[in-house]
Order: sequence, then C-alpha cells, then structure tokens
Amino acid sequence: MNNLFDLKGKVALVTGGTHGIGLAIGITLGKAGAKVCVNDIMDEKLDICREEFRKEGLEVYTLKFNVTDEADVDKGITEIEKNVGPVDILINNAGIIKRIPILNMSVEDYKQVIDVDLVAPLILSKRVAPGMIEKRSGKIINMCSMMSVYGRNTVSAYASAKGGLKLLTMNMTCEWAKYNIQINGIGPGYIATSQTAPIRENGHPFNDLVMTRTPAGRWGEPQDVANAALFLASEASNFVNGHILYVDGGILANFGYVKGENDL
Ligand code: NAP
Ligand code: GCO
Repeated sequence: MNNLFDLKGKVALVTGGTHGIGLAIGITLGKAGAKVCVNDIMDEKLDICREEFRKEGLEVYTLKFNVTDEADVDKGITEIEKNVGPVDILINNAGIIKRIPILNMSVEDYKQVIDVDLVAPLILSKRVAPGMIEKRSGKIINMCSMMSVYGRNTVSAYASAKGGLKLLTMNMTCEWAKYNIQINGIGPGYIATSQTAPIRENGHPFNDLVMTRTPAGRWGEPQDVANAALFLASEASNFVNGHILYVDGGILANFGYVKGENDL
C-alpha cells in the first residue's frame, strides 16, 4: 500500500508556527516530505523556528506577516507562491487568548481575539482557496478547540471565536468540497504550550481540574495534535470533510467522576 501520509511535493503553510502546536505540526509535515512555510509576527520567533527545523535536518521557509491584515496576508502568500509554490495545505493555527471576565473585558479585547482566532482563518482561506479550486485539490485545517463546544468563565472571546471557527469550517466545506478541497478542524483539549502555561504551572489549581477531567490523566503534547494534523493534511483523509477532530484525551466524553469512585 503506498504511503498515504506521504506529502512529497506539497506546499504547506502553518500560521503562527514558530513554537507550540504550530511548530510540532510544521516539523511533522516536513518529516512527511512537505515543503513547509511558517509565518509569525515576530522576527526573533522566526529565527528560533529555523533553528528548530535545522535540528531536525529540515528546511523551512519563514515569513513575517500579521494574519489579521488582509494586505499583509496577500503579500505573504504571493511571496510563497513565487518562491515555494501554490499552497496545497493551509493550517490556520495562529491564535491568541485573553482570560478576562465578561464584565471586565473591553469590546476591543473581544474584537482582538475574534480577529486573530476567527477572522484571520477566513482571510487566509479566502486567499489560498482560488488556487486550490483551480488545481481541484487542497487541504485546509482550522485550529479549533474544545472551546468550540464548551464555555468556561473568563474565555468568552476565545470560545466565541473557536465556536465560530467550527461553523466556518463546516461552511467552507459546503462551498468548496466539490472542488476536492477538504476543510476540517482540529479541536485540541488541554495541551502543554506557552498558551496554557499560566493555568498549568506553579501549582495552579486549574492543573488539578484538567488532570481529573481528562480521562487520559495527562495534558496533551503538541505532537499529539501534530499527528492528527498529518492525517488531515494527507490523502488518508480525502473523504473527511467539515469534521472537527478532537484531540483531547477524552475530556469531551467525560462529564467527570468523583476521584477514586471508578478507579479499579
Ligand atoms: P501559542 O504558543 O500561543 O502560539 C500561537 C501562535 O500564534 C504564536 O506563534 C503567535 O506568535 C501566533 N500569532 C498570534 N497572533 C498572530 C498574528 N496576528 N499573526 C501571526 N501569528 C500570530 O499557542 P498554542 O498553544 O501553540 O496554540 C496554537 C493554536 O492551537 C491556537 O489557535 C490555539 O487557540 C489552539 N489551541 C491551543 C490549545 C492548548 O491547550 N494549547 C488547545 C486548543 C486550541 P507570537 O508568539 O509571535 O505572538
Ligand atoms: C483555557 C485554555 C483553553 C485551551 C484550549 C482548550 O484557558 O481554558 O487556554 O482555552 O487553550 O482551547 O481546548
């Protein structure tokens, strides 16, 4: 059986891919043979990214643009099309979170999160989809969250964005699947990255909650998410569309249990 996960000859763009989940995805797709492009908004993060790829014996094309700026995105994608090739695999990974109670949150704070986490995937996807339509082939993976289906206090902007991104993913499917483009989401549970460091480290009580609410009994690793991204970026998932693949150690399946009650 030919290697369904072989990405040789494919151009992949990972937004916000200089560390955390995005970096793991970029390296994983690179190891599968893809020509990987990584974007970020900070030069120093791009330097670190190139070093991480070098350590893996991989090349990476890095470029700086703000995913919320349509003109900046157009310039970046044009550069990739010129220097690497048309984007075959788009990973809308860039994201921010602001943990603020609704009554303390400014509308500006709310809009900033919506812009990066929901509007930016639209901007990127609108820019690359025409090329995928022309080729009758493409993969778009939107980084959703378990907060696409759950809320919790202080993350209203983030959950609003990730909930919207779930439905945007499904709507892209309705319009673009007929061109042999697969558009799916990944919904990570709680993953150990810089984004969750404030609620995971230094004995933060939220860590106990995650450890008891997650049946797998651990935080996820960026590689856990990257493995799912490889599946959705490869031909192995050519009939999977509009789907949100939750990579969460079972947390969405679990209402919770009294500690010790079910332990055999
Ligand atoms: P992270 O470490 O904070 O990485 C987010 C990346 O997005 C950073 O590289 C950041 O760049 C970049 N970024 C932010 N704003 C940007 C902009 N305007 N333009 C370009 N790049 C921008 O987060 P992570 O934990 O790896 O999460 C990656 C994705 O997974 C996010 O969409 C997040 O919402 C989602 N997710 C994470 C978890 C989790 O538990 N960690 C769970 C579910 C979903 P700078 O660092 O330079 O700002
Ligand atoms: C939080 C966390 C979560 C994770 C992730 C869970 O404050 O609850 O940051 O939002 O980032 O989205 O799936």
